[in-house]
Amino acid sequence: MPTIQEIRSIHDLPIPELLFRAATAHRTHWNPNEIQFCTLDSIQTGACPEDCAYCPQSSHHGTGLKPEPLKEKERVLEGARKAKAAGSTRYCMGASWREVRDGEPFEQVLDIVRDVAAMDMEVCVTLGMLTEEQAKRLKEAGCTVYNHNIDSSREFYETIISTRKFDDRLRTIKAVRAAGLEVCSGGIVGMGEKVEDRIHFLHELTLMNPPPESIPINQLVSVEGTPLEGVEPPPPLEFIRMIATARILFPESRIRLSAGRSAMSTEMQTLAFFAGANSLFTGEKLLTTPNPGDSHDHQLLELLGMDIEGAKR
Ligand code: SAM
Ligand code: DTB
Ligand code: SF4
Repeated sequence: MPTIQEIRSIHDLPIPELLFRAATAHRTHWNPNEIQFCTLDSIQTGACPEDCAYCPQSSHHGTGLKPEPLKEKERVLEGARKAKAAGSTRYCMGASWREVRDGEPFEQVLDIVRDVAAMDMEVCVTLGMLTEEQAKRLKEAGCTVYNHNIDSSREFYETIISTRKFDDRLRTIKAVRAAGLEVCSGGIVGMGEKVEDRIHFLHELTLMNPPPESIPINQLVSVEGTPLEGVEPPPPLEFIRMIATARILFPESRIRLSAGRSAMSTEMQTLAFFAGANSLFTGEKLLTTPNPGDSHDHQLLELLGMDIEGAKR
């Protein structure tokens, strides 16, 4: 396991050396010219009891977001069909729940999972905290992956969320792993954290054995009405350093260029791909905020001469 100092020294390498090492690690396990397309669907939106400072869905912030109940299955399946037609191979469904509770809504989610899995797409869900038993039920329903981000360093985490602990996050991730689901866990850059927090965040991920199969690196989408309203994004190369360091530390994991792409230039996204990002979220919307959209992403890959992973030419 690398130490915190070792991670810091990778992160701080001169950019040409850092990018070369990251691109080299990328090539040992992946085709560097392909990107996995994933699509998000917020199947239940807003009115969340947690107080995550970055999140537009928290009921603690006045973001004006209209809460929406659990979506009807047919509407979700329609979204999944559209996503598949646009090249997505993974459908990621999110709910603004603090935790999974046994009962009717969870049964409905299991039913949705079964039908999306039957469409021959990888299914990922993110529903907040859950137990190993509940994770097993998701797996039996055909779910492949569970997303649960650690978001930042332990220290910084506890300044941005008061309604749960960093250890609660780790406990859920353990339950997901024990149930035999793949783990998707990453974080957010640009919440006002120090570089040191970013290093501690990556270090926490290295302590997971095995490490997450996918690691989303989000740039904060600063939303009006949240406590992080108006927080400016860090310099682009700081974000690229995070992608490259994650790629070097986790050569076999998917590194997902996640939220925040609407605020990134084409050149920045290109550099992220070169630094080892090999997955992204497509579609007009993330969960509640805008995303570049399918036609933008098809044009982007066309421009770069790259392919969608798993798409037939
Ligand atoms: N409620 C569940 C939970 O918190 O685990 C699942 C949904 S939650 C919206 C999923 C993840 O989205 C968060 O862990 C966070 O990393 C990311 N996220 C939320 N709001 C964001 C924002 N404004 N900018 C970037 N990422 C954000
Ligand atoms: C992740 O790391 N990013 C996605 C997904 N996992 C669930 C969510 C991003 C949300 C951005 C803010 C919004 O659209 O509400
Ligand atoms: Fe709720 Fe998840 Fe948003 Fe936190 S990140 S407020 S738990 S939806």
